[in-house]
Amino acid sequence: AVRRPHGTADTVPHVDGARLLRRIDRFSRIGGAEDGGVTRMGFSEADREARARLVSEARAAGLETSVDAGGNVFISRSTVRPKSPARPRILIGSHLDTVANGGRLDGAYGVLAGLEVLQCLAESGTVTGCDVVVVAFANEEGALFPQPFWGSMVLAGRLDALPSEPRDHAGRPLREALALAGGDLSDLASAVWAPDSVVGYLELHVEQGPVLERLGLPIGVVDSITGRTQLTVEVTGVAGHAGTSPMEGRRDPLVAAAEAVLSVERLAREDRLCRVATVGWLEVTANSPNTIPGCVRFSVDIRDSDSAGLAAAEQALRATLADLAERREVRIAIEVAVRTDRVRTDPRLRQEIAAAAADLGLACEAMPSGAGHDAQVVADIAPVGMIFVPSVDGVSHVPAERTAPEHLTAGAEVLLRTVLRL
Ligand code: HGY
Ligand code: MN
Ligand code: MN
Ligand code: MN
Repeated sequence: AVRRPHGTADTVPHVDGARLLRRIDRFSRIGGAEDGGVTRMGFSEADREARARLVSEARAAGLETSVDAGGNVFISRSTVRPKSPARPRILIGSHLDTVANGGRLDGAYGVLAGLEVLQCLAESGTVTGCDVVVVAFANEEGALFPQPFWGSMVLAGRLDALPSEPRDHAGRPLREALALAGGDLSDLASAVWAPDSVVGYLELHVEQGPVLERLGLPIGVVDSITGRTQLTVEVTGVAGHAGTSPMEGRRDPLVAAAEAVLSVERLAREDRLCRVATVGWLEVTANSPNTIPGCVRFSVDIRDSDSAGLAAAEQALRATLADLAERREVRIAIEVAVRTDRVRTDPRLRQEIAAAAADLGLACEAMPSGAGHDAQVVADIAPVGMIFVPSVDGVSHVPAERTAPEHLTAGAEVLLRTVLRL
């Protein structure tokens, strides 16, 4: 038997699983490729299309929508004012943007499940203890504009950590892309939410790893989210002709970068300064077979639960790069894209998620997240809770990313129950 949630309607509403799955399918075609991969990088045309679709589907469901200066999309029932609430408020959501050639679920699942929860509450006329606001955070991945967690950082008021005139790797200004998405770079302060202005933030997400599948569990309750430092490194050397420039005296930035990539791997694999270390993006200029490159840029992504470990890894890498620059006579510039510490989720929200799962007869277990999430940034201003569902074969950020339909529905049901308990 299903227990009645605290102080609400007479009957407990259920999400419409089929509607949720249909929406996930529809959104996967925005920026979707033949192989099932989705490329919907933050503030790209495909991303704008997905945002517009979200707004139109929410409005068709009788819900209100708005966009803040940071480009975050909000959905609420018509009686609710997202920015200046009259009652306690719960924020639920995730992001619609993806990495290049990523999966259909990373991000979109949490947003669409949030919409489903809100639509279900509205349709059933359920009176909730708190106002529920759904958010689609802008540019969580930082795939095109290298400012991951852009939208949640704006909402949480980390404006000092953002560049004043962000640009993508091709030098295009975020200011213009943001305006096209309904935001306003000159007015970010208006998008900041005060600390404790929400009772809690809930994010439902696919696990993106193998743990739940191995344990045979439908639900994970996230207890902590990994710390992470992401850098953009630019190596400048001297370009030249591949056939006429003697090997002696070359200042080849790609060879220097190759050494740098190996030293990034060493940080985690051999020196164990951090849990994982990855170079996932590299850009060679001119990128021509018979030209010595003049400039190489690449990303560094290092993660660990221990901030001291992360700092030590970054320091070690900086020392190695300085040495490399001297030895190979190249110039190396390092920019910080993001630096976030490990964040713990809120014990009470963890408890409520576990209780919601128990209400539904779903087994769950506490687990850490090795992926980053907007929740870790929102944690600056509110208690956060995260619900995971299993990923088939534990893969994500690839076209093969999948979750069983029954797990997708179960996750949304747990999200709804958790909201009703608050
Ligand atoms: O990179 C991450 O962990 C996340 O998917 N943004
Ligand atoms: Mn991701
Ligand atoms: Mn994500
Ligand atoms: Mn020639």
